[in-house]
Amino acid sequence: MNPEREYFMIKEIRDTPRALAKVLEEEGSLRQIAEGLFKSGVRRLFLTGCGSSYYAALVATQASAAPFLFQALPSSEMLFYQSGIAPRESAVIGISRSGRTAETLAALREARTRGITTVAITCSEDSPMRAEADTGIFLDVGEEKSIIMTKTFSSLSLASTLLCEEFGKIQGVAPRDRLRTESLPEMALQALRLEDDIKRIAEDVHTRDFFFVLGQGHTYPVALEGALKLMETCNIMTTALHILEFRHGPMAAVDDRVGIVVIALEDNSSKAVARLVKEAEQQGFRLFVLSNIPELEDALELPRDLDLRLSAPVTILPIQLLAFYISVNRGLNPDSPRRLHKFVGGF
Ligand code: F1P
Repeated sequence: MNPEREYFMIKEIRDTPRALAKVLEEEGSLRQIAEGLFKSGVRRLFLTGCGSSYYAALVATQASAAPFLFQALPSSEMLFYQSGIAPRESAVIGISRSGRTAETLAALREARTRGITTVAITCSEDSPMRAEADTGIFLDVGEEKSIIMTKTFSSLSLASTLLCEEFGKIQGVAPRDRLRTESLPEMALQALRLEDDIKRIAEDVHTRDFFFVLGQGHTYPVALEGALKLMETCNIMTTALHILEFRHGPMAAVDDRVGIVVIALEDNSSKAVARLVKEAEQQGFRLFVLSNIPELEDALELPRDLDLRLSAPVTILPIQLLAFYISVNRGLNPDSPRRLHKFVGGF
């Protein structure tokens, strides 16, 4: 093990602010895609992907908070259970770093055969998904050399959120206040400044056998993605839960081999979350809390004036860093986890 070696994963995490700025340059193109869909009669978007790309879809639908307009589904669910999706008035948005994942390609092909418009959002310029979809966008954020998705997860989340936002605006359902996109790369830089603290925490917790990652509302898809990072890079069994669900059974499973990560943003759940964290601490649980809720004064501090709808590409950064440093502390290679490949083909 050599923790000082520069792995691709850590470089790619640190490259996120630049990647987000690149995606923001595509706002106009995403608006055009949304307008084109609406003009052709589309009224509902189904967002689909696998693994981290599915969680990017969830980030976008959670941010948009309009379940009648947007739904996120894993590509396998989309493929095998899409018969209820109405052709012509629906579009299927395929999200994929590689544009080559078997289920996502198959779901888009099946949708097209049924007369449903398809859109590809990908980080690969020459992918079959982009060539086969009716329309789409290539996010030129630089090749990700690690098998693990980090800056591409954030980029795909942001692009999908912007697409939903534009589509929602056309339909008159987007919230009135505009997204505060201009401060996003700076917010990501702020979150990255937690790296040294997280490195120390990782040294402390790297021998844990199991993790809970708790999030809710805008941080729930982030909890799912964070749990995936810990499983992929650290080989640690991890489960993501809605924060208050932790009280309804799972806390019985906690002992000193278990690590608990909480990601909580200031919103209308803040008081309930702060109470849960304090109660858990009184029970003797040691929590790793990432938050900008003022009552949680011991938390690793997330940026204060974070736009909730754009928060996922920022709040995921400390968990990606945690997964990276736990992985190297366990003597693993985070760039190349056992059994994993950049994408999964055939089934
Ligand atoms: C999706 C994905 C990754 C996962 C693994 C296999 O790929 O499931 O999220 O980490 O490496 O592929 P893609 O469709 O976004 O290229």
